[in-house]
Amino acid sequence: MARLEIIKIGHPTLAKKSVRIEKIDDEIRRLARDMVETMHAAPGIGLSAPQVNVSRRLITVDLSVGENKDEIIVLVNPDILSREGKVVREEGCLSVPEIYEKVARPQKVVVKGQDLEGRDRVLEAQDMLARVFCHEIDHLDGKLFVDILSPLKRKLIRQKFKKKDEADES
Ligand code: K1U
Ligand code: ZN
Repeated sequence: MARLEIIKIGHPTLAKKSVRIEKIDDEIRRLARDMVETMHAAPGIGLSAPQVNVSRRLITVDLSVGENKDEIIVLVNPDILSREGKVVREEGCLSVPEIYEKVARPQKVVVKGQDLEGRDRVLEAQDMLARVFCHEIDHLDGKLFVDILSPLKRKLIRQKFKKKDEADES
């Protein structure tokens, strides 16, 4: 297993729509294992392949942050089938470090995808789990949580990271 680098806001891969996975092979299974290790080490409760600079539709989720193996969810080509309700709550993103903002998300979602053996999975998720699924699936569509904030907040956050990148380069 390997820990992968998590890319940050401003990197072009985070703004791209990721490509569907047509064949679940050993390369995809290894990527999933490495993403789980990377998510736990961060630490985080979710991770998407584009955050490790791989433009493929793969996500990992673990609300237990490594405490309970049974809670690890890996989904290939996840899609949201339905959304219900609305909850506003603070959320963060490993690609936008140290920024936490209130975001409205559905209270309940039904998500479909495949597991690493290619079996179809349909999952019902509520509250935090529903939030993390929405956040990770947004990543697959090239969308960060800052993109659903007000235009002013979005601009200020993007400017802050642009300045940081410029300072790191000099
Ligand atoms: O995709 C990511 O950037 C990971 C992100 C997932 C997420 C968090 C909160 C709401 C929606 C989606 C994170 O995991 S940020 C870190 C975090 O929230 C956390 C870390 C350790 C323990 C508990 C939470
Ligand atoms: Zn994120």
